[in-house]
Amino acid sequence: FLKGPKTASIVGCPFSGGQPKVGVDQGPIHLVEAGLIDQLKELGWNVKFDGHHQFEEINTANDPPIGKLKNPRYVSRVCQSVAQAVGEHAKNGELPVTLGGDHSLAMGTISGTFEAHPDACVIWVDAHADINTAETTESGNIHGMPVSFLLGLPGNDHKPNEFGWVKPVLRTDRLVYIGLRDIDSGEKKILKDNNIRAFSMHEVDKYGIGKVVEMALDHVNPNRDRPIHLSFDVDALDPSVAPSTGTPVRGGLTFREGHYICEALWETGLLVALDLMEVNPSLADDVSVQQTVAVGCSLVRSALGETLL
Ligand code: EXY
Ligand code: MN
Ligand code: MN
Ligand code: MN
Repeated sequence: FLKGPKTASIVGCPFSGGQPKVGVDQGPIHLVEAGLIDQLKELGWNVKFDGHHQFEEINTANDPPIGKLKNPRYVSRVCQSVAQAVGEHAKNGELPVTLGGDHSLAMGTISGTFEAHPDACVIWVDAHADINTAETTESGNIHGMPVSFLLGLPGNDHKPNEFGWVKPVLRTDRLVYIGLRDIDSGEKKILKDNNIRAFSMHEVDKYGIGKVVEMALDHVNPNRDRPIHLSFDVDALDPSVAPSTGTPVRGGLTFREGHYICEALWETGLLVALDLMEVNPSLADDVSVQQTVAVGCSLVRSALGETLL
């Protein structure tokens, strides 16, 4: 895949079960309505979009917490079906672009990517590490946990059986974070104990985004020969840039820093899957929503080859 596949498949996931705020399920609908598909076609992509994914409705009354985990059956089943959709597109040689929806979905997208690309690495761009285990989570919100499930971290022995389909496909040295600034104390310990490489906003300030992306790639992809899955949580951006999201944290990436990451990963020619998560159009005024949706579309375009010149 020298310059990446030529077909992008849009996997729209109107799903919010991994966290408590309504509205994030409308994210993919707004992104598509804003014209994302035509924008990608204009970049030369053949775009497959067969409508937003339909998920089996689970009455939350029939889905009581297991341990601390909220909506466990619902999240598990949705993510499993997303894994299947993404896996099929990827095995077809297409580049799946998954639009969330909350970030628990990455349990599905990354599982799907690894079905087609077992030697892939993951670049996780986020204000949060999303690496709580079933033991360390304080909120019980599964969008704060997908990475620990994918790594198969200890502490997930308490992970409900429902999640048995999530295989520990991800190695700690094939994962790198950019943009972190709001990490629970349990998560800090996990990152340290497992030697997981993370570039927080401190490192972005210190080295600049160009150097940070280079160091991140040197860590997970030293020979620049491994397929890359980019999981981009829009809350990695500063709230002044992307205000409509469920867990905004000040001090985030600028508009350009966010786009630079996408551009630089596109330039590697190794990008095989992209997630754009946590756009929540119900959490702000109309102007802020429009701004966030527009930024979301432009991040996707940058990752799929839009250049400034
Ligand atoms: N660490 C907190 C938790 O586990 O609840 C907050 C997680 C927010 C996750 C957002 C999606 O990135
Ligand atoms: Mn599909
Ligand atoms: Mn996240
Ligand atoms: Mn986040």
